[in-house]
Amino acid sequence: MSRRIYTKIRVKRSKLVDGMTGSDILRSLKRVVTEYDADAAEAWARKAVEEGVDPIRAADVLSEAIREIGDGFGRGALFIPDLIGGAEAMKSAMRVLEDELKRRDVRRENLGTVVAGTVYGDIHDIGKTLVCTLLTTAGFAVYDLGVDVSAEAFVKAVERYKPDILAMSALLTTTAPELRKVIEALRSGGLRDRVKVIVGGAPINDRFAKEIGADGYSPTAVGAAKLALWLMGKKGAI
Ligand code: B12
Repeated sequence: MSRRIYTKIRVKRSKLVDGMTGSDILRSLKRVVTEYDADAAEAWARKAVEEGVDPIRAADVLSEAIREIGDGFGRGALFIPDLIGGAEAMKSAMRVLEDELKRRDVRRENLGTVVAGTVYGDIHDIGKTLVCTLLTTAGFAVYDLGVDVSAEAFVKAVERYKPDILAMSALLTTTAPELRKVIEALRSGGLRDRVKVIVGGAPINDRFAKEIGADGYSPTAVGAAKLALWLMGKKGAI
């Protein structure tokens, strides 16, 4: 069943057409992600960059596409290969957009240091990587620890890099409690007061962030960068 849906929506790669508007390009970018076409997604992302489309807007459109796939999975209409196909397409487009964001915006001034990662048991990395890119472009030095990062590894990284901010991502309701575990581990290691902790990911909300003792939460990567700037007492444009 899953294979049937998967192959059915894997349609022919779309052609890039001259004279398209930014909205046409974004529509095509979204469509090819929902068709799991990684090559076309990369090509449309390049086209978007060439035509001067805002890379953050393009990233939002990609997020809409992957969210639709996630919703289909949640309803039982789509399956793991669909999540993987969508994620691969999204990642190949994101690489182009992230390069463009870095090229456009890197600030020379170092506003502070951030350690970031996705919590233990969780391998979702698309949102976390986007957060890292936007923090970099906002002017932070970012140490990205990757995915499936244990509480011990977060604590060690805080000891080693002495960051101003620890940014953690959790995408599963089963891994969200890891965020609390890391904050508690920082507390028992006497490190909690030395670092601001920000959290995010699909199952996280403001209330949960407050409850576990985080310093901030945002539902978006742009919001994460704004939050980090605010925590550092900087206004900064993003
Ligand atoms: C792609 C995807 C996958 C891919 C991940 C590929 C990769 N390299 O990341 C794969 C196929 C591997 C996968 C696996 C699984 N997945 Co999955 N996945 C998704 C999906 C469709 C999209 C996630 C994504 O990339 N979104 C796009 C990015 C840009 O958004 P984001 O991550 O939310 O990040 C944004 C914000 O949250 C925020 N943010 C993120 N991090 C941070 C950090 C900070 C500090 C701040 C401030 C903000 C912030 O900024 C980002 C940009 O705006 C979601 C659906 C969804 N609605 O989230 C399901 C989803 C998260 N997955 C789900 C599930 C169940 C699984 C599996 C358990 C499936 C299985 N049975 O094996 C496994 C778990 C594997 C594991 N141990 O981690 C469920 C979780 C349900 C739940 N309530 O727990 C979801 C919600 C799908 C669903 N509707 O059921 N998945």
